[in-house]
Amino acid sequence: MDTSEGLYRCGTVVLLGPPNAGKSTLLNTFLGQKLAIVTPKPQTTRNQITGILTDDDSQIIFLDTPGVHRMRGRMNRFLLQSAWAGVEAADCIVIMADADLYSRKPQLLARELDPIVKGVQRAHQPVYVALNKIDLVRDKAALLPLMQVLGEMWPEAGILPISASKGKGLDELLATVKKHLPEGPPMFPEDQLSTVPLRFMAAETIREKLFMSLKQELPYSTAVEIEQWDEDENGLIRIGALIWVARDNHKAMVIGKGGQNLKEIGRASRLELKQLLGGKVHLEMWVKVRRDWTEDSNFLRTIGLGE
Ligand SMILES: Nc1nc2c(ncn2[C@@H]2O[C@H](COP(=O)(O)OP(=O)(O)OP(=O)(O)O)[C@@H](O)[C@H]2O)c(=O)[nH]1
Ligand SMILES: [Mg+2]
Repeated sequence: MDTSEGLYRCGTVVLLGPPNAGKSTLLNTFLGQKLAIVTPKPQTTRNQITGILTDDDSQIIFLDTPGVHRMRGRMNRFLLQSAWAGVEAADCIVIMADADLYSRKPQLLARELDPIVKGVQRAHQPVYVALNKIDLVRDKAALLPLMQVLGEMWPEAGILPISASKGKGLDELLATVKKHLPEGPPMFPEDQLSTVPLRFMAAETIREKLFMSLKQELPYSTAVEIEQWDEDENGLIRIGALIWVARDNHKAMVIGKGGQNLKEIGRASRLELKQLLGGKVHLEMWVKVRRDWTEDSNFLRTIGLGE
């Protein structure tokens, strides 16, 4: 703690933005650990995920949120609610935007960011735009028109070019957001990295492998629920997980020919769960059909996607 000035800051920074912008990647890079799952597919994150970054002069509680999009349906409504609830809880707002995507397809910029600009317009907190993935933008001059358009859309927002995966521009981003945190003591012990329960992280790990193994729109209508979690006297953790799909034919797609796909999901999940839980893991998975579950409020609630 910085006792020389007696000034310690503690507060919440929300990471908001369209799907696939790199919000979860940024959270993981800041924390030096994988707290949130990351995939190249949109709508990977479904819940608010905290990452607590503690150093000598501040404790920043980052809030990773589901991507803001225009899709309809019950589950989407919950995802959006959970993204906007993050804004209410924050002292500072960081909007993530994919600089590579928008430099190639400038017409998408306004379309994807408009709902977010409108959403934060009345927010009282300071807003920054983190133009992410600059490592993919070969001609850095291509960033200038983007910054110009953003500056017009959002005159009051500061713009910071970053690369979440390569760690570029992150010191500047940290220093900038820190200035906006209220003075106060840390809210969490310094060795606590998140408030997310291990069980949830285990389910997410499996969901990530599942997402990666599926094509097209299918990931969106799959979910993972941990049904069993026991630890025996030798420290072996037995996990039973249900993979939910929304249609009968999806079940066969998840399982794959001769069970190959599910086997591969299990192999990759086990490997990572061992690291996450620091011990031996026995993982069993079942694939179950619940027709159109993404529209079923009761079911959404039971798997943690509803209030
Ligand atoms: N090259 C490059 N890729 C990145 C960077 N940041 C994120 N990515 C990639 O972008 C994809 C999406 O990243 P996520 O962190 O899952 O994005 P998100 O904003 O959390 O997405 P949702 O949870 O779906 O809203 C992944 O394939 C990441 O590896 C970056 O700085 N550079
Ligand atoms: Mg995410």
